[in-house]
Amino acid sequence: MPLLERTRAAAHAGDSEVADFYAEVIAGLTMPVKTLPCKYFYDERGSQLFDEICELDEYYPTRTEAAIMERCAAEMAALLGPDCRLVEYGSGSSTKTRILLDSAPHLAAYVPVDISRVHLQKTAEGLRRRYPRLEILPVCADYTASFTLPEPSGPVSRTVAYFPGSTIGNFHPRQAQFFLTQIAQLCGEGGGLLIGVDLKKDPAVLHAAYNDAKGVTAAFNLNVLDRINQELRGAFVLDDFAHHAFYNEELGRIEMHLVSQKDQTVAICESAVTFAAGETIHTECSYKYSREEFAELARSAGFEIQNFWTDPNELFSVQYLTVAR
Ligand code: AVJ
Repeated sequence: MPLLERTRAAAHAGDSEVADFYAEVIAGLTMPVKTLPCKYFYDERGSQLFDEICELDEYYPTRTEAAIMERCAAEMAALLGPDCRLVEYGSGSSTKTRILLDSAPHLAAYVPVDISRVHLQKTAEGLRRRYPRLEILPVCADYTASFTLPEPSGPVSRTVAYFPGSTIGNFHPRQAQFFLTQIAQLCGEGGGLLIGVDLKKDPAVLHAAYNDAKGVTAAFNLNVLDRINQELRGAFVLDDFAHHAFYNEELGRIEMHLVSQKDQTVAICESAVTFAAGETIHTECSYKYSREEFAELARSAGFEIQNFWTDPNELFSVQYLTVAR
């Protein structure tokens, strides 16, 4: 069966993942400035490459955030208080969560929310083994859409969202504002948000973090083309595209692109996309915030900043926001 029919059939069967992927790829690559949504980086290979990125000398965010969590987890857990329903957005591999959970024995429940059912089941199983007394209520959902919060068996004092990893940096500021507003609504009065936010810093440090010497970030970026080849019968030649990442000072963001190395037309399923030499596909934005900029964003979404933790070099921050009343 041709892919398009197969994807339509799949969509009918309720499994619209391939159909969505195809639609978003074609939509992105037919825009005047070609783009691909960065969420598609994370297939199995992409997630593996991202884990490798997190270990790189140049990539400071992961280890810096983990160090902040290690140092301040007890203080954070005290702010959550007893009978808190902790909702993690995009629970992936729950390394940083464990640091928090180790210090927070009195939660009403831990609610990991993830779009990947496989990831979610694995995370839940691992955590149930490690925290046998903790109620774990996984929700399989796209956390940027609305979803229903599960009710723990016991009383709930407040709902706190946890959004680590500076994933908020992948949202354009107006999307970030909308997304944070949704979180504030979900958590409601008395609720809060514990969030990892990457900070503005020396552009040379940023540049190195997204242009590592081993080329892992380049492989991670290019992998999205390979995914299109595999899942959508694309015909990208990876050698004909180059990784390009730079800090856009004016917009306060790292941009990742894939630059076409020649004039070429690439088939994707029943479609074809034409590239001029030097034309780019914009694959990711990673916004960096000053402390003041993020406080302003949080306020505009109905939050107040309660706590701000950072590392000695002020590379990264973890912040606790409460819903303004
Ligand atoms: C997962 C969004 C935090 O923006 O630094 C790493 C993804 N991209 N290297 C980031 C990423 C290139 C990462 N986040």
